[in-house]
Amino acid sequence: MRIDIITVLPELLKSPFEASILKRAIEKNLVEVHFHNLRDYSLGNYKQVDDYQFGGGAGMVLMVEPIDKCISKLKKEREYDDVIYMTPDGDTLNQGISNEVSLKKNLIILCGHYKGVDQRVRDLFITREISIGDYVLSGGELAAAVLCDSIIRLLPGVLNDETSALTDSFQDNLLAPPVYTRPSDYKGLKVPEILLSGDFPKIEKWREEQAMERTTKLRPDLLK
Ligand code: 6GU
Repeated sequence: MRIDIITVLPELLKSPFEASILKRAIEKNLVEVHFHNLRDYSLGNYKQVDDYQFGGGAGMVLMVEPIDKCISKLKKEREYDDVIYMTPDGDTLNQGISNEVSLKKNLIILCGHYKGVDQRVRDLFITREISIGDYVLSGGELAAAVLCDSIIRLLPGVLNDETSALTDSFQDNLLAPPVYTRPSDYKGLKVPEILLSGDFPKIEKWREEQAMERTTKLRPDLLK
């Protein structure tokens, strides 16, 4: 997979890719992530990428020309499966969308900023619009990092234990069961006996029951 991220604030976005699982995925060549600073595609001497909105109103709007220049250059180099725009009015991200996007080969992710982008960017280039929830962030960068994390961890070979992603919360629309590690008794709080029994079919059944119980209690909406 290759991801090209277009942003006015690359520095806000880079650090999640420089640690832990994402860093390892990049080092193992399981994914390539490239950052494109929109200012490098600005027109004129002032490196302008945004302007006041027609019709008046507060807030700046990202201009169509620099974004066109950047996306068109990338598209000349390779084919893209999707051009995703991160915006609070997009489809709310969930595990199903992450699973689907993780199967793509080449992606462009455009981060919105200020009041957003000129509508013509959306009309011309964007194939998919994604939000990460019903609240407003200062820009799409942190949302893009969330999206990238959720898809990169699904790529084959990224997680150590390949079955690990399959047992995550949400993969089967259920919350994950509780987990424990040593010690088996901490200040009188004991690990459920069954987990120490070595009876794996029984343990599996217990985990399923716990997942169902947790979901019923905490997220009944997932069961509908
Ligand atoms: Cl994708 N962008 C912004 N600016 N705010 C958000 C969001 C995205 N998703 C939720 N809130």
